[in-house]
Amino acid sequence: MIWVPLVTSIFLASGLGGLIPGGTRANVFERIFVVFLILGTLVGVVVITYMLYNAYKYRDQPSRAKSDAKDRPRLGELPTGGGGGRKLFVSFFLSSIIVLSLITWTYGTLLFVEAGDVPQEDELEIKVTGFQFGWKFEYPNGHTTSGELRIPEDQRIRLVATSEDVFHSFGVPGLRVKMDAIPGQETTQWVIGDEPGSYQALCYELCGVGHSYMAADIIVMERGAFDDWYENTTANETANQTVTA
Ligand SMILES: [Cu+2]
Repeated sequence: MIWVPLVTSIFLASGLGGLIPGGTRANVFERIFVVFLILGTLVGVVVITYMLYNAYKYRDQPSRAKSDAKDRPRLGELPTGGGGGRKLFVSFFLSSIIVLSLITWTYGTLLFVEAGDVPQEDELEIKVTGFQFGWKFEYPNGHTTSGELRIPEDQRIRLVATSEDVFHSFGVPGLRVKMDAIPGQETTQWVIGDEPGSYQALCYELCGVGHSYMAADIIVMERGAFDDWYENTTANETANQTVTA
C-alpha cells in the first residue's frame, strides 16, 4: 500500500499553488497558526469523543458480567472479527492524508517565507549592521541611521544583515522577521509592514553586557510621508545625527 501516500502527496502537491498564503510575513504565520489550531482541535475532539463513547459503551455493568465471562478470550486465542482490519486501514488512510497534506502545505508556505534570498523588483534594500551594542541602517542612497529605521508601508523591504564585531541576531517580533547578523557574512530576509506604526527591533543573540539594551525602532510610515522624508535624506550623514520627519 505504499502507493497511497505517494499518490496522495503528488495529488496534493499539484494543486497546492493556490493554497499558499501570500502577503506579509504576519499573514503567513497567522494562517499556519489558524490551520494547525483548527486541525488540532478537530483531531482532539474526534479522538476524545470516540474514547469517551467507547468508555461509556463498554462500561462495567452487573448485567453483563455473565456474557463477558463467556466472551473473554482464552490464553493463545487469536482475536476474530473486526471487518478484516477495515477500521485500521481507514484510520491509517485518513491520518496519512492529513499528515501529508500538512507537511506539504507547511513546507510550501515556509518556502515562500524563506524566499528572501531571491531579489525582486521594486524592493527597497536596507543594510542592517549590528554592533556592540546597537543597530545601524543604510538606505540605497547612502543615508545611514542608528537605532531607527523608517520604511514605507506595503513595500517589500529586502534586509541585508551583517555585524561589525560579534554574532548578533536582528529580530522584529511585530513584523515576524528574525535573521542572523554575523561578521563577514550577509544574511537576507524580506519584510513588509502593512500597518503604519512603531515596531521594536531587538537583538536575539547574547552578544555581551549591553545585549539587552540593543534595541531599535522600526517605523512603518505612510507612503507619501516616507517619500517626503526620504527625498530629503542624503548620503554621508553621521549615524548619530538626529533624524526629523
Ligand atoms: Cu547583539
